[in-house]
Amino acid sequence: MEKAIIIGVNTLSEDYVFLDEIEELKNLCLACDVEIVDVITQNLNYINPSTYVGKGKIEEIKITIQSLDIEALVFNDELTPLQITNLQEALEITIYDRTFIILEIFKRRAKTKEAMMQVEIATLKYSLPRLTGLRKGLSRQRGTGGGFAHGRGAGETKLELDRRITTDRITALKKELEEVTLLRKQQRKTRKTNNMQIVCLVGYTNSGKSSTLNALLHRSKGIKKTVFEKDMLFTTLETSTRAIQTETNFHFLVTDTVGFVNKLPHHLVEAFKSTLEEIKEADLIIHIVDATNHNYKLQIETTEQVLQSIGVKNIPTIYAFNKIDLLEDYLYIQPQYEKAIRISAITDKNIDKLIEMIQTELEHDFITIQLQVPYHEQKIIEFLKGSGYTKAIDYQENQIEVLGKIPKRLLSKVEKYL
Ligand SMILES: Nc1nc2c(ncn2[C@@H]2O[C@H](COP(=O)(O)OP(=O)(O)OP(=O)(O)O)[C@@H](O)[C@H]2O)c(=O)[nH]1
Ligand SMILES: [Mg+2]
Repeated sequence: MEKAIIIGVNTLSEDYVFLDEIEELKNLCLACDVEIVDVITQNLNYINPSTYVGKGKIEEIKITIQSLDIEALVFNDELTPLQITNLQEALEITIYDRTFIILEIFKRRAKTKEAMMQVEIATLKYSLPRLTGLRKGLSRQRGTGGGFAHGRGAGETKLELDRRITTDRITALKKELEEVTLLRKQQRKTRKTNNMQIVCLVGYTNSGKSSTLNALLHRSKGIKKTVFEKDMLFTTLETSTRAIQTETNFHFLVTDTVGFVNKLPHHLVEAFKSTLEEIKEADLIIHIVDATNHNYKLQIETTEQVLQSIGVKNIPTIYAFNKIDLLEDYLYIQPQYEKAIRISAITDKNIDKLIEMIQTELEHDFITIQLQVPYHEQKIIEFLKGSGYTKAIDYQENQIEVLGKIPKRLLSKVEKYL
């Protein structure tokens, strides 16, 4: 582990919000083997544009570095290239900022080629204007292993490349990524033409999105390939879509995707646009909230801000307050949202109700129909199963009688059997 201290400037009025932010940064650091041994904070009206903290604070930091034998500093905000260079000169130590730490976690978690490319683009874009400052920091790096600034994987070595090579690499990656994006678009189009309705799970990282998808899968008929869930920040970086079929044959697709965090680097949001694009086309959003986090309201706000920034709007949303098994007084979590539910993905509490809510939402333009289908036209039943769903099928002597539901707009397709 690399020994470091966090430097934070509090420009917010609320102390507890700031302290929670610092606490969160500690956890983010731990996730990439940086151990925080001290925190130095300063209250300022605005962040110092040339050195982040005030001039006097620099001296205090210098003394702490020496007395605690510190290897790196982690700043609670994204530093500008100028700030990095100045701080480097004044303090002669490895400088990280919040963005760098988040990028590093993403880099470590990325498994698919697409996610790896997205993270690399974001990292390169971040480092491009900071090449000099960062490189100076790297050359001062002590020890081996543990610290992530060492040549481990693709991203790190890029920091040593010059600007031209970096920009070339970004261009090449973007082009490659575009092809994957195209494929993804194609898949979405196919789903649309098949009238599959899509539900997207969104929320703060570690709130239980993947666990909720698994809980839904456990209650689904048919194939159940679960997704990976873990008590870790940014477990999921890639999008997974699964089909859910309820007891009553109602079916829909559920998509699990990357979680959000406070001050999510805009280069990351930008790079993950193609992944996040799926949310824009969802028929319904389930916003998973970790009800055990005393900051859940802020986490909801953060998530909604990111959604807004990627252009998600006017999609019906159900707020699912998760992990209530850990709360004795969970009923006090008073969701002031129009559509909200308290669940536990782990103990399965209210997952059945969540499914009912989803169905009610997705079904709002469905109508009940009763069809008499001749035996030689059975394909119409398949159509009904795909585009709507069947509740009862009765094979009679001359025909098949089907009770089911279908979206209003598709009524014309089955009209003659009504
Ligand atoms: N006690 C309890 N733990 C839960 C519940 N739901 C999820 N968890 C735990 O919370 C942790 C995070 O769950 P995930 O489902 O991986 O969370 P996520 O939102 O997908 O997280 P990221 O993919 O990292 O953004 C895991 O350790 C889960 O076991 C719940 O209802 N109760
Ligand atoms: Mg997940």
